[in-house]
Amino acid sequence: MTCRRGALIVLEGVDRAGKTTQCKMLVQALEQSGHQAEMIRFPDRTTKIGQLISSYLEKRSNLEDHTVHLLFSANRWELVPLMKQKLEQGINLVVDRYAFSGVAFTSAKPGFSLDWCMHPDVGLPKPDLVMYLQLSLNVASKRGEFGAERYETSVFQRAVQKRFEQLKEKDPLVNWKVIDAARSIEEVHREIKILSEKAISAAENQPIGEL
Ligand code: DGP
Ligand code: NA
Ligand code: NA
Repeated sequence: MTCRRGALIVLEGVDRAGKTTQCKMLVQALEQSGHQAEMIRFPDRTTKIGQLISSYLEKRSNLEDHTVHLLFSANRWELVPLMKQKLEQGINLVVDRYAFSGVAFTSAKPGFSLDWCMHPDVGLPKPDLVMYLQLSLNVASKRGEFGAERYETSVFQRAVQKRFEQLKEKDPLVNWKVIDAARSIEEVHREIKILSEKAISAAENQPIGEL
């Protein structure tokens, strides 16, 4: 029996870019057009490691910066067996943040190079498509106040955005598409759906890659 594998589709971007909304809409749309699709979000706060991360983000605990970086990466690695299993079953995975958030958020802190930050995620399943929802921080701030979690300040988000911009130049082997997230939810959704359908067809005959 041959079963075409699912595609690994990742949405990235700064806070307020609409990733979570778009992930949910994409899963629905893919299902409606006859694909199997499931959403995953990182950090996955439900695991033991995820609870440490959640407590750190909510400022209920402090963790050393390298340590927390490795925990975020470990939180992705712990889901790899399940992700691979689903992809091999033909389920398309729509992922809200992945290793690129890992690199962008830690390397926005002083003293962290992109290279150091990328290391722990080397070998993770490689996305068939990364859509970077690009949004200026002026527009992002009009979408409402930042929350109270760690990292949710305009100064830090600006640094994160710079790192995302550097990151998309860094790895030419990643299928990276920039999406203008300042448009309406429906317009953004339409573009994301078209790109995803293409990635799903292209992934069918390819083995799952590695970052
Ligand atoms: P979210 O649940 O999508 O709002 O993500 C929680 C916060 O954690 C958000 O500010 C982005 C940040 N984040 C996501 N992934 C990583 C990561 O791998 N490393 C670091 N340092 N921060 C991350
Ligand atoms: Na957040
Ligand atoms: Na989100």
